[in-house]
Amino acid sequence: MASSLFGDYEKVCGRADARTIVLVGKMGNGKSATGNSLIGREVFDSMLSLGGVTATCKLETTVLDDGRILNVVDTPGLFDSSVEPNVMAKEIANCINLAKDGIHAVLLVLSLGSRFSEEEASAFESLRQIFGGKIADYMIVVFSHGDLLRKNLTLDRFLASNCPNQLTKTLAMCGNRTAVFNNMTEDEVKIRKQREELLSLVENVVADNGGKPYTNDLFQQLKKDEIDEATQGKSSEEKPGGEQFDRFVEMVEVRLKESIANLENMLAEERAARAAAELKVLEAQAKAEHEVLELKQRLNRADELSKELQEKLNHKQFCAIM
Ligand SMILES: Nc1nc2c(ncn2[C@@H]2O[C@H](COP(=O)(O)OP(=O)(O)O)[C@@H](O)[C@H]2O)c(=O)[nH]1
Ligand SMILES: [Mg+2]
Repeated sequence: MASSLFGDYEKVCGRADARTIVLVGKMGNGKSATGNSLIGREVFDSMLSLGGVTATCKLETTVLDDGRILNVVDTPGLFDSSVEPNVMAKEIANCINLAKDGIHAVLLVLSLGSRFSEEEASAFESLRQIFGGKIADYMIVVFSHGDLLRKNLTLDRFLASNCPNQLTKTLAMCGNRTAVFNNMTEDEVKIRKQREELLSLVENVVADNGGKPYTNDLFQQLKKDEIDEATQGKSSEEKPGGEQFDRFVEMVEVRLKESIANLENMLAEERAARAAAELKVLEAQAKAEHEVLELKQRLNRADELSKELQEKLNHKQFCAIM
């Protein structure tokens, strides 16, 4: 393997039984806190103060009880609409760089304390567009703020009354793989149980994907750049921040802009389809109203005719008697 600035990283990540998971989701949903629960130490800045918010992707590693290595990549709100595309592209590139041997599972962190928004649905769509639809096969939805679930209130029951359509769709796309995390508990048994449950879901994801971590052409490009640099005898310490890495960021930015344009088109198409459907309903309503009116008029006319007829009949009978 090429020499790398992530020498230590390769020592741990190159192992076949090492697992790399990436936390994504809107800022404030509890990614860093969940990352800390998984690592078992306060390694990621959870939002204690504004200055403590994760501004850039960060990799932390731990050795699990059974000796396996767990790599956790925490990200800022990668697809938050408030983030400029160039900043977003840089972070996505950083994230790929940290998980360059592939991602075993992506944890989409949502909060049980806040409603799933349109923005989150769009962010999920952006993620699928950048990484490809296959990424959904690697996704697990983790609900933080598990402390909001009291006795008798299971996640299923909670979702039965708090699951907007968009969330139902997102969960289905993620194979309905869900986990709940209470990042505030100090109960060691609970901490261990929720971690083990999640790691067993990760193992299911790994098995369902034939043991192969997720990568795509972007990951391959990054590896190729690294090999090119090594064969040219350049120090890979130039990256990130080096020219080659900047080019990689540009490539991600192009992909990102394409995905934003696609998303806008999709939304515009959806809006146009909705408007056309509404127009059809209005037209059908107007037609139905018109038909009812016509029917009423015909009925009135028939009523009048029958009255006239009756009157004529009565008149004839009267004349006959006379
Ligand atoms: N009560 C409770 N608060 C949580 C939980 N997880 C995260 N938080 C809080 O939610 C806020 C945002 O968490 P943070 O990890 O910084 O979110 P991030 O921006 O997605 O990384 C912080 O104030 C956390 O302390 C949880 O499970 N329960
Ligand atoms: Mg954070």
